[in-house]
Amino acid sequence: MNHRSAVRAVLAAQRIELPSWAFGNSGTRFKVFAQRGVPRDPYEKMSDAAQVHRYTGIAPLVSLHIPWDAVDDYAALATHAAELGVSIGTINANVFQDNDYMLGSVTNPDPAIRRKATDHLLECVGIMDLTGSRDLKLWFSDGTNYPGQDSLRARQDRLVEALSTVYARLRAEQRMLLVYKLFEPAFYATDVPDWGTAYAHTLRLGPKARVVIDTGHHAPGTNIEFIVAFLLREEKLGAFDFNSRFYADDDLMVGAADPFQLFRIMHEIVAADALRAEAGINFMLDQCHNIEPKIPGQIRSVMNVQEATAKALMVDPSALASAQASGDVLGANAVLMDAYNTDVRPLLCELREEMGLDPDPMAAYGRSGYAEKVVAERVGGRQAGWGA
Ligand code: PSV
Ligand code: MN
Repeated sequence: MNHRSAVRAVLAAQRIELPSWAFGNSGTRFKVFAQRGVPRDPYEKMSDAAQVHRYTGIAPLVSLHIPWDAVDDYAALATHAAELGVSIGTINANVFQDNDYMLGSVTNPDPAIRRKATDHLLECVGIMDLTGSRDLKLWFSDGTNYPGQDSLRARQDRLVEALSTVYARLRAEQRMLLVYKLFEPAFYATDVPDWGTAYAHTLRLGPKARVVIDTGHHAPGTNIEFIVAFLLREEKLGAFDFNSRFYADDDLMVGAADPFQLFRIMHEIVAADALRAEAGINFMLDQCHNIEPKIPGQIRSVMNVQEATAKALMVDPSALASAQASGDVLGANAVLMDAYNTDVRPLLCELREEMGLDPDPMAAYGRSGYAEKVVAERVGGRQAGWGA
């Protein structure tokens, strides 16, 4: 197998998980813009996500967010997904939108509110039992806005108690993925603000707990690929929430703001041979298409991850290793830049044809008439959104 076909084989096996909420209306605190044809329920979200898989061939999983995607019959939703050629992936808990959580959810000073939040997390594990999902993803908006508002230490005690309760409930094949985020909605101290805090909690919990790297959740200038390399080495990297940003947690299309950063991240993944399913890294998107059409936005995002991965697979590992070993600074950097500057689009077109797909997913989706069909069909009802 020559290098090109070996690269195509790796890319054909790539799997990217889509966020159901990317297909609903989204926005900022200033405005959530409504778009025509937006899904009105999780079934229609599944149908839209299946379009992304249909044209890219590598996005067969859809994350659910509870209660945004709450349904009476999760088995029926899973059957609907299967009929569309996709399946339900990660279950996201939501303890950031209830009025009771103003001063925190699992870290709230009030034990009754902590209990309520923990019960929701346990309910989400119950949903995983029904959907067959492996991963529970936990992001806590918990934090404070003013110094002295609450005890930073006591809030960690409360967090540990809740996480341990949920961890104990997990089945052997289930995992807990902990998201960290520097700030927002808390503007003084966030209870899980950075990778170190998340890493320490997952170490304390055990092997079924791993860290999620959301590429929009760091201070400007953070070297995210260092965090990737470190957590991979510790076998504590569980997933990515891919998106991109120019300023804060902008949730823009992955690779749109900084394609070189995405390449550097995928280089660490490839160098650690962590694209394999056995490595247990869940490559998810966590984005909001506030002004652009949502299905094409997801197709473009999947293609951006695919392109960054293909470029990372272009790195010549032996040339890199020998340049690094000999202290050839510019030589080593050149090996990486040559790969990054490689136009991988022709190879990806070949790959799609090999997979029986149109070489141009965006154009193929555009020609399908699906966008016009859902605009015509989805009249009335309440469009899905964040419900914030
Ligand atoms: C918070 O910014 C976050 O990244 C969490 O993962 C939420 O689940 C998601 O965004 C909601 O869009
Ligand atoms: Mn985020």
